Amino acid sequence: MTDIYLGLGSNLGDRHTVLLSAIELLIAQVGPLVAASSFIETEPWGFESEHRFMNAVVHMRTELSPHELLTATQAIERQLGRTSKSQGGRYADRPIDIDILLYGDEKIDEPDLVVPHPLMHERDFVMRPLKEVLRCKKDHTI
Ligand code: PH2
Ligand code: MG
Ligand code: MG
Repeated sequence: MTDIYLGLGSNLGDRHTVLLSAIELLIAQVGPLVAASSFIETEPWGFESEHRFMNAVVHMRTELSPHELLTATQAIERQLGRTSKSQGGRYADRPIDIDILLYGDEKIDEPDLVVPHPLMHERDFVMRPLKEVLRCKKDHTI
């Protein structure tokens, strides 16, 4: 089992319910949940939108390989109504986005998958909830 950290974001629809549904589907299709952060409301970062985000980070364990995990997260995005990734290379509103932040301590640099997520340190909406679940991990392992 590998420890993984996933970033979840939603800025369309019933964002809270979509995040909860994403976590349920992740548990069913990826592996057990170790910890989930609070859900935080954030301003759109890197693009203009009138729709604010709900963001969270989950710590899970999985037997899936990094690419199997990517396929699973993309399938869950589609199950929750995501149709297009971006419009003309720009960020777009979406019911759900699931990003692989960390996969164990692996470094992956492939055209379709870069881990650790290259922009995570610049994004408060990732780092705040990530620090919350990392703190949970420390408490549990001590
Ligand atoms: N995701 C993006 C771009 N901008 N802004 C916020 N607040 N939350 C996100 O999840 C987010 C974003 C690209 O995936
Ligand atoms: Mg993203
Ligand atoms: Mg994404």
